[in-house]
Amino acid sequence: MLLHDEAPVKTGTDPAFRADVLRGLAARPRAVPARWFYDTRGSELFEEITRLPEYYPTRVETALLEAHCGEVGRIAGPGRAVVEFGSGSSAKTPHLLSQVAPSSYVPIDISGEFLRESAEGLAAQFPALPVHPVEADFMRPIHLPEAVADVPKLGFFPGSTIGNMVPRTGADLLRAMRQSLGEGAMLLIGMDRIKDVDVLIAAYDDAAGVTAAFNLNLLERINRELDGDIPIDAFRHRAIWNDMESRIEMHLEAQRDVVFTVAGERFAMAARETIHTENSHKYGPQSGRMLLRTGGWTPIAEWTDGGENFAIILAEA
Ligand code: AVJ
Repeated sequence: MLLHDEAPVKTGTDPAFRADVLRGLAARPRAVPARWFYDTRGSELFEEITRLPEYYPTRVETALLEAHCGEVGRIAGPGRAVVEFGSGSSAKTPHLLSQVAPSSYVPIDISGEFLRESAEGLAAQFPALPVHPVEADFMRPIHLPEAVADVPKLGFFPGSTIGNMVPRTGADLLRAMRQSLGEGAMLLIGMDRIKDVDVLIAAYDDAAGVTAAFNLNLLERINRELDGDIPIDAFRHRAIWNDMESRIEMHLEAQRDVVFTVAGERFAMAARETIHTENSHKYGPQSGRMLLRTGGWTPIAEWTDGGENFAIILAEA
């Protein structure tokens, strides 16, 4: 029951969203960057995805962190500042913080709301731990707070978020992280593994249709924030394995010829044409370590589950 009117508010349109969507819809193949999935609804749907029976990455990675962060702490040593890239709700962070004896925690996220939430949650659980949130896009070079300038860092990049980037961009990001984390830094990163295609497809095309709703929500966001009239029922969620690129791709496929307008610009799509909305690259043991080396890091330890579904890798600068 609503206590006051909650008329749908037209949120201030991010000029970068507008530019990416207009450019992406006009491009061939059509593609919109995956980062635009995460409006409020998209973030909720993603949380729901992490609880799906088919979506193993979150469960497997969490179990790996629970089981092996003690060893990470022994290798890295106490007193490091833990710097998390794209901290989101910081759901996995306690498993690391409770086992590595950190001197402080630096969550980096583009959403100030997420940062406040996670800082509050962690303050309750780790009352003595200094938290220095940084509201920033981690894809750009980061200036860490002065308070951690002279402390060795332990970067934390879980969730296989690196997989959303093509390897070139991933390597560039790893290099930038090494630069921001500085001398003597270490990095703990999660990577999803190459595996049975049916298992991969099911993880990105679940029976309950949550991933489909997550993908289609991008069109709702475009309609709402960019004054669009895309007929959402004309599109279908598709998840495919691109073996040549070693990645799951998500697309929105037009089911019939459609014509629509976004931000005053007109677009026409033929039946079966798609908008490419996400890449999720998967790595084998060799290619994962090679990516780290290309990005300037030396892998020193790696843990995986019995089924080799997911890996966490510790690397040093
Ligand atoms: C956790 C952001 C990397 O690629 O698995 C989940 C996002 N997309 N289902 C992933 C996602 C569709 C996810 N990341």
